[in-house]
Amino acid sequence: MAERFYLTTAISYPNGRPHIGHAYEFIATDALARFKRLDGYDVFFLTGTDEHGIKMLQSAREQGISPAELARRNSAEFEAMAALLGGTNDDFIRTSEDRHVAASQAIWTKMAAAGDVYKDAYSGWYSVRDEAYYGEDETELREDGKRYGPQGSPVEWVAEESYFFKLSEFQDRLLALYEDNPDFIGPAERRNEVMSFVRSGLRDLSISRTTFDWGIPVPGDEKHVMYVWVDALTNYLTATGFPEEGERSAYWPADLHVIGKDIVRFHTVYWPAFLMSAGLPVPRRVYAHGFLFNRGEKMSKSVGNVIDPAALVDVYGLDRLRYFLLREVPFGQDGNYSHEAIVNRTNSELANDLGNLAQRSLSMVGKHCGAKVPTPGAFIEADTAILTAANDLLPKVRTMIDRQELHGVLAAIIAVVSEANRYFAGQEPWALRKSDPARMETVLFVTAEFLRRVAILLQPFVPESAGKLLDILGVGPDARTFNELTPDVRLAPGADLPAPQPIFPRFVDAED
Ligand code: ME8
Repeated sequence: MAERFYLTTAISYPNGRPHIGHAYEFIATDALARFKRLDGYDVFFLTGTDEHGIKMLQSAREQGISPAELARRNSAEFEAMAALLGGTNDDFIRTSEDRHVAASQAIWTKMAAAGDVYKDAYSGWYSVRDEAYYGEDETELREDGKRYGPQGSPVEWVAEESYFFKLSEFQDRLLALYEDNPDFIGPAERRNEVMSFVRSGLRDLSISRTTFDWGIPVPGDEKHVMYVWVDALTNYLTATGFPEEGERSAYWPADLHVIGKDIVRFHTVYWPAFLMSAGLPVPRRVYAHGFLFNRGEKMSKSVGNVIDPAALVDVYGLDRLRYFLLREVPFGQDGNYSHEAIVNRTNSELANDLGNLAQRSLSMVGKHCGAKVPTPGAFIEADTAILTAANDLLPKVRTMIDRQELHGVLAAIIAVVSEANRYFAGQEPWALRKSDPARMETVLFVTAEFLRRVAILLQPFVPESAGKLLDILGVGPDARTFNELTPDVRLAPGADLPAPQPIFPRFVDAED
């Protein structure tokens, strides 16, 4: 039976419409999910919306609607974004769903039964934008007389009765988790930050509120609603059917949570501590990507300057956007995007390197090989070298995928495509047409077979264009997994090919 692989995005706050940061995280996770599926895994890919908390309540008040209505409207936008981005998520969870209320109350009950929950009075600093409690030492008083948290968002003083989680008692178990599982947190700088945060000592965590009711009621004490992060993190369990045993239970523990760098503490400190308390296995890996900036300008719903992902798809097309986002910015680091960067990157690599190679070779196949897969003669060293370079890609990129080095995967593939362009130019098949037509067929066969291998590998990243390239290579829908990349699988000489069509056209500015 296929090995399972469960991966998730963070669930977004639907207090506004989706922005490019959400699209970025979703596209990256979708590419990982597609890669794993093609590589033979039984994948479960989850995304969704995080609908409770004060941030949602405040946004709803500002708009004069109920938080449930705000969540419903914007959650639909997030679901539409997932579809627009070619998302292959297997489920879309909303934390206002009944199944999630049941799961959150079940994990709470388990933590309470373990003796890790107690009632006390809370007073301290809270950031609504981050939905986070901060110690006074993590905040700063600025010249405007207001206090701000470590991520630059304003904090307010909160004092009320609250349930607490005994986080302070999990310090040793958490440090042991990080030490015994060096891959639990990636990239390395995030792991180091978390370890020094936990080493410096943990305070118990306030996990309920009484001053509003937009949340999941605490079992047995309905005056309290759960702190939004207790319920939010539990979404990953909810989708596996928790607390019931069912078909999806076997996906837990999750193999990978893909999140942004601003929410690492919640996923690598609070979440494993909640799970340990509840006696449940912890996820295998949490990977934090960086932030995307519009030419250095931070975008978020709370700050404004939001760029609509749908508009970007409209202008550039989905595959250009997917390719650019995953190729341009090393995953894990912050990065910029701009119109020029998108156009330059996709024109030079997709249109010039890959598109031209496909266009030039396959139009020759169409004209001079009777629109059939060419019949090769004996290979010379250059032929074997370029096919070997393509064969060597899978083991190489597989390792990078397991470290979420998406940019590295695309860099490795495009480097081999450049090599193939040099091969094609060096062999001059257009000159061979008269001087040595048999050799021309060999060069065209090698190039077509090379393109088949590269197109199969590119499917997770540019699904539509890679699919089209496979169509014109005559590769059927059931011959597109990584099983078809073993050295013995090849295009069948003499097989009929459909008419070639351009796969990666250049992007031309409307005003040009
Ligand atoms: O944090 N660039 O929701 P959210 C890259 N509900 N990534 C970005 C980004 C940007 N400019 N802006 C946001 C939440 N993100 C919680 C998560 S999970 C149990 C609960 C990322 O809507 C951000 O880092 O503020 C996070 O991973 C995701 O988008 C959702 O952010």
